[in-house]
Amino acid sequence: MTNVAIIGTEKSGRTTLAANLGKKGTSSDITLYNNDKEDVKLAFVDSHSYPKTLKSLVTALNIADMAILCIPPQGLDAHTGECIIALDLLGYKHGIITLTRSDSTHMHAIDELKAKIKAITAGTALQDWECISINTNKSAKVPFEGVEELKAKIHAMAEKIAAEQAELNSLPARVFIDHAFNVTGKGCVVLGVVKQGISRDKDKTKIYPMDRDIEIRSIQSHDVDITEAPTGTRVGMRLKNVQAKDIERGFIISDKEIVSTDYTLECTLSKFTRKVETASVLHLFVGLESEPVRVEKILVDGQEVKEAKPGTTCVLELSGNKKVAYSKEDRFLLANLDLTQRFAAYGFSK
Ligand SMILES: Nc1nc2c(ncn2[C@@H]2O[C@H](COP(=O)(O)OP(=O)(O)OP(=O)(O)O)[C@@H](O)[C@H]2O)c(=O)[nH]1
Ligand SMILES: [Mg+2]
Repeated sequence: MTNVAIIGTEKSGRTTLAANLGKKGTSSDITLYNNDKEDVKLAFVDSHSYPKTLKSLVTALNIADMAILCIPPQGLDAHTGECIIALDLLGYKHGIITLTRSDSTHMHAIDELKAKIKAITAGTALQDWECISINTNKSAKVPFEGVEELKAKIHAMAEKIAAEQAELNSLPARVFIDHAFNVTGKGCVVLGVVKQGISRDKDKTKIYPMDRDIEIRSIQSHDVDITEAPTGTRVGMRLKNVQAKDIERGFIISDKEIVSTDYTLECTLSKFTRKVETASVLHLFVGLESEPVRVEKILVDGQEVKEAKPGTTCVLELSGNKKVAYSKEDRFLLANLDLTQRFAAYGFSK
């Protein structure tokens, strides 16, 4: 099963495209659209609250294994740039760029836009992503131009992703929770995605950062009961020994996670940010969690410094207020919400 994030600037055609590719499901600051009609089951995540919130964008990307970046004919605005920077800082492997609303532009302009995209994505994680022109307008001269081609490309990519996911099945199970609620007569239900390993019905495991013993009562995928959920599966789970009101987005079902309020991260700053200074406040993202943190200390080559410059590497010591669960291999993103281009850095726990 492949989860696909649909991202882009305002009015880039994200929601129309998502609605075209799947059936609307859960909605909060992201909306899920499911397609279980074909062999390869797909879930599309519309990051509809972006650009207002970065959380919507980062959540969609961290739920998904593949991204569709929608770029409208108006082209490369600040938010399109910010999305490209987010994908690059995440080292996002799989994705497709769609030039949306092709019926409201012309070939010459599309070619020009493609050339510009090629130039600005050179050297980033997106440099080899295919760029296809589409529309989702049934009254267009060429209605739904490119949509079948896009679906074929998604399926081809989903096969590659399935092979990668299969390799992760031997790892300990980790489920990232994105929604939690109470269902009368059923108790605590969470929605999320199996990020690695195989999660099984009746597993006795834990929920983090609570560090509490729980049991998985039952698992559903696409509304069908299943006994085991391999890596990549979008699941609904009933949990025993925990209440929905105590669960937040980003909680992890797993046997073991690191839990902390403070972090020491080996960071690489984006070239497209300002300097990072001690005592400043950044926004931290890891998995599906996010929270503000204060920069306590900056180390460059082991020496304490007052600031770190764009495009450089450093160690950041950060302090936050709430407990966050993560693992050593999880990639952190840091953002400065006061800037126009908000993403500042990525890093890994030292
Ligand atoms: N002509 C044409 N209009 C489109 C196409 N796709 C979307 N639109 C229109 O463009 C507008 C924006 O599309 P949405 O799908 O809402 O785009 P979005 O990125 O979700 O927009 P926001 O969430 O509001 O930022 C809507 O009025 C759509 O009807 C297309 O392929 N062709
Ligand atoms: Mg929308």
